Amino acid sequence: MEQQMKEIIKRFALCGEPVIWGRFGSGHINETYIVTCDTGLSYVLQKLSRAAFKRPYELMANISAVCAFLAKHTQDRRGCLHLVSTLDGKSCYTDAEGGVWRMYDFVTGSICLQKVEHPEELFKTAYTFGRFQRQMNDFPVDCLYETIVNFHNTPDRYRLFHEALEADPLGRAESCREEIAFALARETAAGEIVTSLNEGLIPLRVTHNDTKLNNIMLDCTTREPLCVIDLDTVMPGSALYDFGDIVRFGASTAAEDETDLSRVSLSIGLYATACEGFKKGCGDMLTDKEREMLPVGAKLMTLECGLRFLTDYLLGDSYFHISRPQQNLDRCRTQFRLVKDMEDKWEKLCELSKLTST
Ligand code: GN1
Ligand code: MG
Repeated sequence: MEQQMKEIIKRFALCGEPVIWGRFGSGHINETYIVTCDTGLSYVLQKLSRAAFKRPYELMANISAVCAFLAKHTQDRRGCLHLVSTLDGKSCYTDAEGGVWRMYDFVTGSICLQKVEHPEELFKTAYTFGRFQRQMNDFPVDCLYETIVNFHNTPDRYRLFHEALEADPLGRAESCREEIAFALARETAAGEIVTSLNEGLIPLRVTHNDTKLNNIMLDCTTREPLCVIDLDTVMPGSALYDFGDIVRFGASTAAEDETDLSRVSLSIGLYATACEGFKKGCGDMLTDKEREMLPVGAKLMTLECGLRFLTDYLLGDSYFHISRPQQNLDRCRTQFRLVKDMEDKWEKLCELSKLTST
């Protein structure tokens, strides 16, 4: 393994000799490593998940284009990701087994957060994702491949859920009847964003689609946001997807896989903070309809994520990495608890979405 890793690392145009490397980060999809060279410079090496990304070269074409675009519009080198090319000038390396690897410069002096420690951090995170969307407003949507087809198409996620439920290959459905019923009870309302996009009520934009708190790098001393990371799912989408996922992860009072559900709720204060930060980052780009639908984004992204965890649990945890049995079921339960809490606080969420300043 060590020798194999060394072989892979040496395919990239590094500054110096790699001296130390190891697993890094907390993503659920790709394999991520940090590599440090004798020059003191560090790099982030990732093996793309083939379960998630069926067309890795299209994905890398997207990322190369997005990184180049952002670099042109960013003064600070730490303001966007920089790919490290392979020795033969490509954006990724394919190993003998067909595994696809890519590398970025490590953003110097940066950290990412797993949980909001101060509301100000959520404000800045939401602002930075909003700003990302504003920056990408001038990027030609047609130039992007759809790296995961129907990624945030919630009705299509239901279709896959029904398939999994019917197949129930491990006989797990019996142990999650309550969660299945919760999901089914909300199916008819799950198409609101997709329908609004199709009917032209809200615009199609270039969106990030995975706006977890830990997909923003902050300066480790000042805690100021530096850049957006995890560009694998930058695709045409809705602003509501990005806002919704910020709330799903950042405005929850507990971790995504918390097992004590009494600790899971939606913080109204953090919801308001996310709204303000996101709207400020987007500037005057959001339409009235998008603003009105922000709570729908929060609810549907959380419902969809819970449904995806449940589907993966039924299918034997082949998509989201787990570190303990039932982790995907636990993740599903926290998401559904959050959905329920959003439903209970719905009027307040609608009021806040309209009231907060821009
Ligand atoms: C995955 O890669 P990571 O862990 O940041 C997933 C997101 C989910 C998230 C749930 C490509 O994100 O869609 O919201 O887990 N990414 C992909 O934590 O499926
Ligand atoms: Mg991700």
